[in-house]
Amino acid sequence: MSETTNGPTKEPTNELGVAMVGYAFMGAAHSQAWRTAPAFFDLPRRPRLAAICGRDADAAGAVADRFGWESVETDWRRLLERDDVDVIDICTPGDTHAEIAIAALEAGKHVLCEKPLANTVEEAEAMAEAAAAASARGVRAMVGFTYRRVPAVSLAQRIVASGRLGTIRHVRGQYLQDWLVDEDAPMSWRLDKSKAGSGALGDIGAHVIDMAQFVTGSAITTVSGLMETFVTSRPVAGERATLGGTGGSGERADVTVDDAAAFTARFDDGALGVFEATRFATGRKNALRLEVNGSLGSIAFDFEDMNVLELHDATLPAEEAGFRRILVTEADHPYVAAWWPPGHGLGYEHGFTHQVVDLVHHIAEGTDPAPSFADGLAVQRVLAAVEASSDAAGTIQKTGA
Ligand code: SOE
Repeated sequence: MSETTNGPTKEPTNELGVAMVGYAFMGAAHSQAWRTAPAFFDLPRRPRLAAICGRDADAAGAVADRFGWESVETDWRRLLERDDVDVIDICTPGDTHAEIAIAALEAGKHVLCEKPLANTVEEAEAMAEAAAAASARGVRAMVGFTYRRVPAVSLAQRIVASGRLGTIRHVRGQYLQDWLVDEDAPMSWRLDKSKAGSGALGDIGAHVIDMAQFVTGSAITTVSGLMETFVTSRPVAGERATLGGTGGSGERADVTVDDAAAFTARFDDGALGVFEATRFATGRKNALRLEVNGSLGSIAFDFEDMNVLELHDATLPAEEAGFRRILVTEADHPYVAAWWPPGHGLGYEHGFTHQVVDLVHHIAEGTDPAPSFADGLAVQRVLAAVEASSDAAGTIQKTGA
């Protein structure tokens, strides 16, 4: 059923027509989520993979064949005209998020947009405004901070919200990868500011900022940080220079984003934060870590051991003190009941499936999903404040929270 500003345009069906813009790494993660969600979860509407959109029709067609997308479009604007499309799933680089999301919302299409929400605060503000207006018309918008939906992270949020940790004093967040340590790793859109908006800070720092604000329920109000670009030029993709510079054409392009960011933060509840985001943490592959220290205890999470949450209960007798490993695979844990028996564990892709499950429920129930575009804007403000601080040699910057 397609909603337009004038309401349903055809007899309502249980199907939810989905169109995805983009088809690379995130396209694959989202495709598996749309296919898998109805198989493991009882959904009020059944997603139908109506269309995949990409400028390269052959490449998009190959992904359509692999994942079962029914049709291929090469212009995303066509998707907004189709009555069989109810949801636009944006899996493109950040420089296209605002234009596509705002047009889709105004056309009455629900929107799921990859993170970070946008490349600038101004774009994110316009998107959040469009989402608020669309919500009044029953059109929903969600931003893709999928790590909130890792069961151990959802459990961490529940534990903090219950008051079990007492007054929160410290939030310690890291997102450590090492895929750019090789100085001859080729150029990509993620290293081009005009496409990505920023480097490690926006790509992976956005995740740890959202996770910290989600788990603690508090907002970052001021930051002081530094950013660095360690390798300032790289071989043009496909022209990888061999050691010593021979082989390939040797053509190189400038890296115009940060390779790493480090910043301190103050939260609105008075807690202090220390954060890192880097693609140069040699040996760390996808180490998204969060530790929260409170007056009554602590939690600690590391995505590289993603089915475990560590909990320290400071109210226990001293001889029992220490971090306890909770294996977050019980049916009572968030999302787990739909999957496997205790101990069988989940993976990276499950957060994407849980994201789809929650979005479909919100669309059917007529409620706004989280993280909202307003949540995405809040992260964008922190990203911008860290950049401003780094540009000003680490001076303290307000985020606007
Ligand atoms: C970066 O390498 C990246 O692919 C991010 O863009 C994703 O958001 C994250 O889930 C995994 O790492």
